[in-house]
Amino acid sequence: HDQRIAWWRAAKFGMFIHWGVYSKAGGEWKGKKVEGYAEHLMRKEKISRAEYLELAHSFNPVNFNAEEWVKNAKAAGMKYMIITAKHHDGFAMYPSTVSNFNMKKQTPFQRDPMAELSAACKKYGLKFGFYYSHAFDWEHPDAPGNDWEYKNPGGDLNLYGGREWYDLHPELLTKAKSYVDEKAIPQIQELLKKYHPDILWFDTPQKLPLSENIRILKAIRDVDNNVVVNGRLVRFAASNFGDYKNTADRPAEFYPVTGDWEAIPTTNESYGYSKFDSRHKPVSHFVRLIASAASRGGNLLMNIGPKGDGTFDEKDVKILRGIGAWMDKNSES
Ligand code: JFZ
Repeated sequence: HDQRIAWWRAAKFGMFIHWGVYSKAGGEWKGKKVEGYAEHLMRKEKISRAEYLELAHSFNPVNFNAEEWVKNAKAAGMKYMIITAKHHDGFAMYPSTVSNFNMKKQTPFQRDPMAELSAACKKYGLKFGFYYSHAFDWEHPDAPGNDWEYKNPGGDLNLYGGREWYDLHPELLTKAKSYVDEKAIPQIQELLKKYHPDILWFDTPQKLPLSENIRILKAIRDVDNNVVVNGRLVRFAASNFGDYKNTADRPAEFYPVTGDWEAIPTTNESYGYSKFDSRHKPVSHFVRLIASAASRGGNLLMNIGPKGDGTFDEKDVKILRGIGAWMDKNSES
């Protein structure tokens, strides 16, 4: 553990990127503003798999430039990059052989942005890895979370008793298990074998039973003993199954005092791009977070939400430049 996490401890500051089909909608659906996290579009608007695919068919980020993204991160002093290979919508942002709900099969954009980013990170000396939504998967008929089209547990409607559905309804476990076996584990292993990421970042573990999360961790270690795994793979942060702890989402004010930890503030209030959200914090806010995280032995993984055309939001670029200027000024001596 100490050996595989050494680079991460030294890195201190990284870029988190939420980018997917939802970025194309940018927080708007059928002329209406979508409240909350823009990347939750499919769930918020109860969009069917078929209709979501129509949006995917129009997702064509022709201005995507991996080297530019990585250069922006590097200039801000970031040492690692983590991007959504698959968020809760279940859409793979790379050519997956496991599921055809993916970038190559469903969009006119015939490139592999994950491969391009991985290569660019290598070129500029950044560590690279993936966010993978192992629990929530709204397109898969057996996965937790989609209660509008499939009536699966784990979503908003609390059809099966909310968080504890797997204790109250053990009969539903068979479904969750088949999703984990058919999609989550094969895609995670595919990502490991195809891209050799330095880190895997998981989320919302409470949507799966502990036993499934541990099965996923075993499947990861079967393939790769060196990849760093974040704390949100497994429910109960205190159990420490991952390599480090994550704090709650946006406020980075409450830090764990011991061990390895990471906070994940986003520049505005949404993780995925929303054209309506201009609640971006000033550069000074992030400078304070970077300094305070570093002084308390933690990492800061700052999130940005690129647009559907493949470019960064100008407001994010300004923040990145401002942080870079502060970094330059304070590393002169
Ligand atoms: C999750 C996702 O649902 C969200 O879209 C985004 O990816 C974010 C990074 O993670 O949302 C969460 C997860 C955990 C908490 C809050 C929102 N939490 O622990 O407070």
